[in-house]
Amino acid sequence: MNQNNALVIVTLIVVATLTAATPMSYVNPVNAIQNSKVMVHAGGGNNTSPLTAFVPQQVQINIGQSVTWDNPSTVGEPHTVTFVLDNKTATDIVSPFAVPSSTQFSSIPPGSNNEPVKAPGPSNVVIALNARSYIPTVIDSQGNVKHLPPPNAEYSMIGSEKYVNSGWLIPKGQQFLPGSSNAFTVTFQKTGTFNYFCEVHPWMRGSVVVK
Ligand SMILES: [Cu+2]
Repeated sequence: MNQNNALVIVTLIVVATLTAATPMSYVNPVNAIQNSKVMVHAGGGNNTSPLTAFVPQQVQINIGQSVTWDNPSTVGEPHTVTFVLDNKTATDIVSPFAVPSSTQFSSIPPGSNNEPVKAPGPSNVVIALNARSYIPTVIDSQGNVKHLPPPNAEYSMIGSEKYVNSGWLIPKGQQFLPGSSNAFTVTFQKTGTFNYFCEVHPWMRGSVVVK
């Protein structure tokens, strides 16, 4: 082996080592202060081992930066990213409504295999899917309710909101319901620690620390 060949081989080994040690796509969200796009996974895993957690559970960003959540799972399991900044806005994925006891319900399409859940009470109580959980929703400091245009809503959070919710995030390719999303992006305009959870799996919790 002559000297030139040896030099080429050594150079290739060094390049290969550096490439393996620092893959171009790797971003550590916790340390991604200089990176404007921070990703968090809502759920994950597969149909033998589904994961109901936010990964990573905590991210730290600078004011004015954005965090995007997605649902990378291959299981058709929905998740939400829900900030309850005023405890009075805590809610659930189901929504009980009182209706006159004379109300007749007919399934759509007629004859299909479904019926409303009815709970006993002074009038009929029908339990429906809660649109403020299912659809991206913001309740501002004045109590005004605004649905963000789905899918994959983006929101700039000033920090005085009572409630900020992603709507249901469903894995890509499994967005079987109209208007359902796979991602949610929030730009944070105030410093502080913003805790959030999943309304479908209330043990799924995460936080965004804004410096
Ligand atoms: Cu969840």
